[in-house]
Amino acid sequence: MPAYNAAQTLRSTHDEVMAQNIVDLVIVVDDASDDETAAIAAELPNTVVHTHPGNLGYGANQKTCYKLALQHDADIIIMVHPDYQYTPRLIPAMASMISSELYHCVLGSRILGGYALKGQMPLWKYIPNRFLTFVENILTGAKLSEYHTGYRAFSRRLLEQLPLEENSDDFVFDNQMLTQILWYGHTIAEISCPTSYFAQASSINFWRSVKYGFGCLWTALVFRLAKMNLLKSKLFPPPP
Ligand SMILES: Nc1nc2c(ncn2[C@@H]2O[C@H](COP(=O)(O)OP(=O)(O)O)[C@@H](O)[C@H]2O)c(=O)[nH]1
Ligand SMILES: [Mg+2]
Repeated sequence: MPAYNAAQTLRSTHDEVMAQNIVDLVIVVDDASDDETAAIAAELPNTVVHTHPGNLGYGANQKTCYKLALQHDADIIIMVHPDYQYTPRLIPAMASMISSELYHCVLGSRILGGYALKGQMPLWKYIPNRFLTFVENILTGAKLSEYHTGYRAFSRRLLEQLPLEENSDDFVFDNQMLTQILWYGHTIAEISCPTSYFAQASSINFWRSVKYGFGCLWTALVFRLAKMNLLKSKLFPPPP
């Protein structure tokens, strides 16, 4: 759980995660929150807490999460936002899709099943989500329903393979990671996931979203140019 100002929702998310009886260890990385996130995390059972010395960003937060997960011998790693926006009840399903060895990555999609709109995702997020997904599918050649979910499962082997340290420390990290997975030739699986939008579940503001959107387009373009051998990028090194 990459956490930032998640004090009001961290415990509910954590309770529901543990109620699935399948998760061995929860890793909470607190990105120097202004609220009680770190203190609440420290009280949670089966949890490793790491606090960043300053606000390093959402991508930097995930880098720390995955490093810690590998250090703690995780075989299947599930990233979920601790803002209680995605139901942890899908963890067993997502984990079993990884353990089947059919997929190295599974996304909980808010678009499949129409949950984004049913869950009150604002139109100013929904329309760009659909547009970015459309353009990214063309540039990457994948057929995903969305690239922007905060609910993702990975295999250990995948996390060991990806050059995550080359990625941004900001929100576009999420997008760079998915395109890297495609770059290495993996198929990304998706399942439909209910989502709900309420005050604590959504803090990213309009201008940061705009920056993220352009970052996504740039990432997909670099992916395509690298595929065409027109550009070299540290994000997309030659597959071993
Ligand atoms: N680590 C870190 N996470 C952040 C920061 N700002 C926002 N987030 C997290 O980014 C995630 C996505 O933001 P959110 O506002 O929930 O977006 P939305 O749910 O897609 O509308 C949430 O889990 C936030 O806690 C930050 O500065 N650092
Ligand atoms: Mg959210």
